[in-house]
Parts: sequence; structure tokens; C-alpha cells
Amino acid sequence: MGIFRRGLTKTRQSFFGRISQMFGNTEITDETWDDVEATLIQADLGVETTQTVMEYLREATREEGITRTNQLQQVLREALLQLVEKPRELNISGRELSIILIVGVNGSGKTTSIAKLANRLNRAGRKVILAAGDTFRAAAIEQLQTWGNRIGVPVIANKPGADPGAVAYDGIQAAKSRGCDVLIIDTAGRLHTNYNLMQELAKIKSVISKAVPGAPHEVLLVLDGTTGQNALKQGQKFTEATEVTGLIITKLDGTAKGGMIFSVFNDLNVPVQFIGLGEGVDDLVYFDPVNFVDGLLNEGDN
Ligand SMILES: Nc1nc2c(ncn2[C@@H]2O[C@H](COP(=O)(O)OP(=O)(O)OP(=O)(O)O)[C@@H](O)[C@H]2O)c(=O)[nH]1
Ligand SMILES: [Mg+2]
Repeated sequence: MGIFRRGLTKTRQSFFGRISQMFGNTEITDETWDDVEATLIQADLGVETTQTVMEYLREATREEGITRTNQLQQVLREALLQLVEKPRELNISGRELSIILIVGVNGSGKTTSIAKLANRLNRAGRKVILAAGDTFRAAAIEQLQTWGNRIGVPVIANKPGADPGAVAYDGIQAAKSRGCDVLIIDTAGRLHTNYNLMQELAKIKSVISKAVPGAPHEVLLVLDGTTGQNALKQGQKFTEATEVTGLIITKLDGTAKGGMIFSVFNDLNVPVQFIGLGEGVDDLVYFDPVNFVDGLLNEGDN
């Protein structure tokens, strides 16, 4: 089974799989539409995105003269594919040093995603270095160092409580002196509602852009997919406070609410670049719309 199907098993089995079963072969009735709508809401598409899908379904079935439920899955697949987009290439090539800043609330999966991303890039032949900018907790620094050792990527760190801007600066100097071409910077995620956290992110960004004009080249916001529509609210706060260039949605393997991805596209004007489908180092994948939608639908092992 592919990683998408394996990782999305929970969402597929609880909701989208039920839709497939619901689509036996009967006449489409008002009740069919009610069932489809309720299932989409439960999969956490959110009210607005669910309405978008329902309108598409009703219109497409009317236009194509579809009256039987066994033809609905194909139309639903089209409707869902309309909502999502293929990610762009990360803007981390064509210069001496590219800098990725990773932001997101506490526990969303930042440090783990950094390790996974670093490992990907490292294996693709990039020279990667990490900076432990989450100086809020000693354990956060150690966690990044442990990952760094495991994947063979150097980690620049300072003491707990150190200024994260200074750590970012040290990371840049180390990257330059060691000839690294990608620097990924971890940040603290506490207190996302707090003005101070956003101020701190702004300070880190300003240190980075002074040291390397045009940097950071990517600001990736990590959202915990298991928190469904709440992740979206966080996303809105971050995108209002700081420029976010892409999203990483984590832990989609651990939830039946994977439908939140569709409302992320609908509500946040930022592309989903990667999704996390497990805790292993290989479980961060480029978001692939077709594999994602097919991982949620389809019969077989429902
Ligand atoms: N199942 C699963 N677990 C994940 C995924 N991504 C991260 N995790 C787990 O989520 C937990 C939190 O991840 P961290 O990377 O420490 O999160 P963080 O955002 O750095 O957290 P703080 O440093 O406390 O702000 C860890 O136990 C990870 O293993 C994923 O895609 N799937
Ligand atoms: Mg962390």
C-alpha cells in the first residue's frame, strides 16, 4: 500500500470510506445529499468548504444527468480535486545559502518535521545545517541535536534561554563557514495567542534578513492536522502576523479529520507543501493532490 493510503487509513475508514459504501447503486434522493453533507462535515471539511463541495456535486450531477448513487464517487473525487493544488518547488535553490524558517505552535510537529525535511534534502545532495532557535526549553534543543545525530546533519545551538535571533545568526555564520547551502531554523511555539511570540518571530526574521538579504526564503508554518478546524484558526493568526510561504500539515495518520486539508486550501491563501503521515523520518511527503484524494476515497481495503 502506498504511503498516502496507509497514512490516511483513519480518515478513509471513518468517513470517506463510509461515503463509498453509501454510494451503492440507488436513486439519488434528498437523503443521499443529507448523508453526504453530514459525512463531509464529520471529516472536518468545515461548513464553508462542505457547501462548496455540495454545490459542485449538485451542479455536476445535474449537468451530467447523473441520477444513480454509484456515479457519485467519481463526481466527489472531481469536486475534492478542484479544492487542492500541487505544491510549488521550495524556493531554496540558485543561491549560496537558502534559509528556511519553521514556525508553529507548541507540539504541532515543528522539530520532527525539520528532521524529516533535513533528511530529505540531505539525501537529495544538499548540504544542510540546522539551528536550534527554540531556546525556550532545554529539551527542545536536545531533541533537535538527537535528530541531527541520527540523520547526520550538524546542529548549531546555544544555551536554553539564549536569544533566538543570536542562534539564527550563529546558524548563518556556521552555514557560511562550512559551505552549507540550506539552513533550517527551529523556533519556539509557546503562546501563539501572545503578541510576544509574533514579536519574537519578527525579530528573528529581521536578524536573518539583515545577515542575508532576501532571507528567509521560505517561512513554513507547521499545523497539527489532528486539531482539525482549530489548526485553521491558528493558521489564520500566523498568516496575519507574519508572512508564511507554505504549510506543513502533520499527523494526518493519527486522525479521522484529514478532511481539514480541503478547508486549509479554501480558507488560507498559502499552499500546503508537505504533509506528515507518520513519526518516521520518511513520513513527510510532498503534498500530492491525486494521491491524497485517492488515499481518502476508493474501495478495496475500506
Ligand atoms: N503520528 C505522527 N506524529 C507526528 C507527526 N509529526 C510529528 N509527530 C509527533 O508529534 C509530537 C510533537 O512533535 P514535535 O516535532 O516535538 O513538535 P514541536 O512543534 O517541535 O513541539 P514544541 O517543540 O514543543 O513546540 C512528537 O511526538 C512527534 O513524533 C506525524 O506526521 N505523524
Ligand atoms: Mg520543537
